[in-house]
Amino acid sequence: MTQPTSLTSNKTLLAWVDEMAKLTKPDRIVWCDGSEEERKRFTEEAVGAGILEPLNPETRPGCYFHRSNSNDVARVEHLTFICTPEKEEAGPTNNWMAPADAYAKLTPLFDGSMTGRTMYVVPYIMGPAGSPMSKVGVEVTDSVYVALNMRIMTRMGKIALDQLGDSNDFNRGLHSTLDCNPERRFICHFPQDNTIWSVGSGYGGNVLLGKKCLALRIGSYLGKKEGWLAEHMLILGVESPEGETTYVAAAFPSACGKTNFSMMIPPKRFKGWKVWTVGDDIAWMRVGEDGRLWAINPEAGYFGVAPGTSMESNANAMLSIRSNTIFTNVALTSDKDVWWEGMGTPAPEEATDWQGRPWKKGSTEKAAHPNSRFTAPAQNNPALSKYWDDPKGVPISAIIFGGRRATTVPLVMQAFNWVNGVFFGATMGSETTAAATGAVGIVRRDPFAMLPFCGYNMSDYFGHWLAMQTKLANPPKLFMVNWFRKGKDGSFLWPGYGENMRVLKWVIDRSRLRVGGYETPMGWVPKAGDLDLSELAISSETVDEATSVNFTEWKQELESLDAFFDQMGPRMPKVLRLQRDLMLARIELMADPTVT
Ligand code: OXD
Ligand code: MN
Repeated sequence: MTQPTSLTSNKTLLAWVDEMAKLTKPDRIVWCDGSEEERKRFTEEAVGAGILEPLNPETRPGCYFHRSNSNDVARVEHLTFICTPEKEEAGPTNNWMAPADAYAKLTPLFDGSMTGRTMYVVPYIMGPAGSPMSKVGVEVTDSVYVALNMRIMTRMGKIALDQLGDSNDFNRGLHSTLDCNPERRFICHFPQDNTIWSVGSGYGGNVLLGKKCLALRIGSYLGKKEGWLAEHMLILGVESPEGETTYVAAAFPSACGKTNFSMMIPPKRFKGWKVWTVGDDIAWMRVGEDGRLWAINPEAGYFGVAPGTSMESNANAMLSIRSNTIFTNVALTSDKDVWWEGMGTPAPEEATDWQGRPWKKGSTEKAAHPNSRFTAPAQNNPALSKYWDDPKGVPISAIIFGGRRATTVPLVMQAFNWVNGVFFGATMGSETTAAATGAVGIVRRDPFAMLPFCGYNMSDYFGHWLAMQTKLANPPKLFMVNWFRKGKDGSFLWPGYGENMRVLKWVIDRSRLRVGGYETPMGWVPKAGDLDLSELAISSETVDEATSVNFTEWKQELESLDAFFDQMGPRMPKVLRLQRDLMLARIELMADPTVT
């Protein structure tokens, strides 16, 4: 089959697309140029096929609604594989298949999978055009929904082919939706081949291959090989009234409020302060010539969770989704607007739920799927940093690791040093509330919020983080936060959202060596008066509880890490175990200073 395109003469790319077309046998091939004319054409095609539904042009100009197959609404970790020659390379936390086995298993699924359909060739850049930190990918897909979403989430089209030129250095992504049968659904990553094969799903996290698959799983592998970091982190800049801006990256597990934090509006008390969003989900970070860590956001849009997003929780996200946004699996109102639980507006009397069924206010069923999403262009964000597209990136002064812990972990703590900070990242986690079995408070570790996204052996990933220290003449300061600690009555101790600015201010001042702290065996915490609490509507006792370090709880926490470290296998860096032992010994020393 010939490749009818004037967009590229890259022989490797043309040959690869040809090979994919021979396998999938589409009726036609469309090379995406990323133009406005193309967006209109694809949109009309998708509307005609019932894949997209236009929303009210008065209230949601340029916005569309998509309903996915109801069995295909989230990432599928049990069907996601890292396909390396050796099982040990994928490590203890990933599903593994040998590359030859994975290709052999998926080839028959792709064979003829695009017959009667169009193959869209989607060239894209992860990262700003022209940045030495960016990477080019090409995704061939039979989904116009994917092509339209990739257009929002990445720099897509001719711009990517121009950046690629004649190089063979591009990620090869193959996606086919098939019939969305979970029995025939696989998301396979081949790090050594810089290749991703995704089949049987239409859900964003499984099929927008630039995002989790390239920017995190393959990206983390490339980062280890090439000496940089691909992280599940937001990036924000905090500007003071005097005009000083400090950049911070932060890792939180999925659905722990990264998008909200990255778009935060400081409370009234912080008049004149501004938070600028660089990215809300992924950070690629390299050592600059100045020995600092510089970060880019590889994405160009937000694929955010809709439920819970309101003017109160995230006004900038609500403003970002007013136009040119694709909504997936939310509820539809009769005037062709969208609605979801926690939107902050009264529930409509009647709506169509995410499965297309009539829904009535007061129904016990959710109108929107809990993982319903918006795909919105970054340029829509009123708080978008002016450096979000800067090929150099932004210099990172602090990195925050955040879990979701009801107990033990204080509101904020600063690591004494790099190893201490890597320990924070490696051991972060969330507590489950498995009320049915009574197993409340089981901690599920999610190292660096990368458990589902690290494309190689997690112990080697810890080692890579540790080794980065030697390259950083001016390393960022490392912190741990916990917005989710609960009091004895089970209610949250800290109000969160915009009030997190108070914690962010301490983080920034610590990074710039200009505020106090108190030394605990695990790290520095703010001492009384260090956190700005003026005009905060909670008592100082509650704040004390949120920031406290309880040695009994910490002893238990540290002892429980043995099992986790054992799970990480023989390549687990010794220094992290020693870090744990040191913390335990320090706790004993504090309890009984005669212990030495
Ligand atoms: C996401 C996730 O969609 O982390 O960002 O699952
Ligand atoms: Mn994420």
